[in-house]
Amino acid sequence: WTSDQIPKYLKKYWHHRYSLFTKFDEGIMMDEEGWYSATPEALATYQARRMPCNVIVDAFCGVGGNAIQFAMTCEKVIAIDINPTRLQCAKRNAEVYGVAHKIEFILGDFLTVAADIKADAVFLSPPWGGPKYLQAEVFDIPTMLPIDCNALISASKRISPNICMYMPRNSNLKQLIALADPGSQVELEAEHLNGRLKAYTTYYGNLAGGGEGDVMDVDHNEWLSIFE
Ligand code: MGP
Ligand code: SAH
Repeated sequence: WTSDQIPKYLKKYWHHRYSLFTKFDEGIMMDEEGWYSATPEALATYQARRMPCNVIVDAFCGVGGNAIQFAMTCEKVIAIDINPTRLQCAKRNAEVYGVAHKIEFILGDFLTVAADIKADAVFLSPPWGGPKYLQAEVFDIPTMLPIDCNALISASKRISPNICMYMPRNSNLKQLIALADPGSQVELEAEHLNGRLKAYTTYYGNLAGGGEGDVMDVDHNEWLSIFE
């Protein structure tokens, strides 16, 4: 990509290209959806440091923003995406960062592929329906997430109870918390970059409590009032 190849609505992402990938100029490959959905490198680095493990699944790897950072903190990454172009970009980008050998790339639908995988943790950065997700005051997960959220959590739990989910900053937070099993804990972390709220990350299973977010007991209803 060069600056004049970028459609107008993606220009702001071009301006932020080095916050998406600090090695952008070393051969990073992108496509349109990659531009607006890649996790900024500083956030992906933080998330990866929070969940070091043996095998991690990046269920929606996109152009590899998270998979690359997980490869730095985990022994092995299983990176899945349904889109062949973006999976190619992810492979190339992992080569740029020198970590492609630590990542197994799988082309497919996570909801199907999940049945055959076992791992220590699962990272979910599903599609949010494009940049228009911010047009709604509140992102209502059951109606606005392009993927069935309950199916997503069940498929993930078959792999591991330790799940991390990267979701819109206007998400209905109660819905994110309600995805946790009753009796368990969940941690909700606001992701800031340059002083601006970018997204919410929720940590389930053993991952809850390992960071700087608010930890809540899911069988304890007091947290509900926090978000009234
Ligand atoms: P953004 O919509 O570009 O908001 O998304 P931003 O940059 O805060 O816009 P501003 O004009 O208000 O400043 C912020 C971040 O959310 C992106 O960098 C991505 O990491 C993530 N993101 C955005 N979308 C549309 C998606 C998506 O569909 N899926 C995933 N997984 N992440 C997304
Ligand atoms: N975290 C990534 C961005 C993920 S964007 C990064 O930092 O680069 C969400 C991705 O989910 C898109 O690339 C899209 O192709 C993929 N996707 C959508 N539906 C999917 C499905 N059912 N299974 C696997 N991947 C899917």
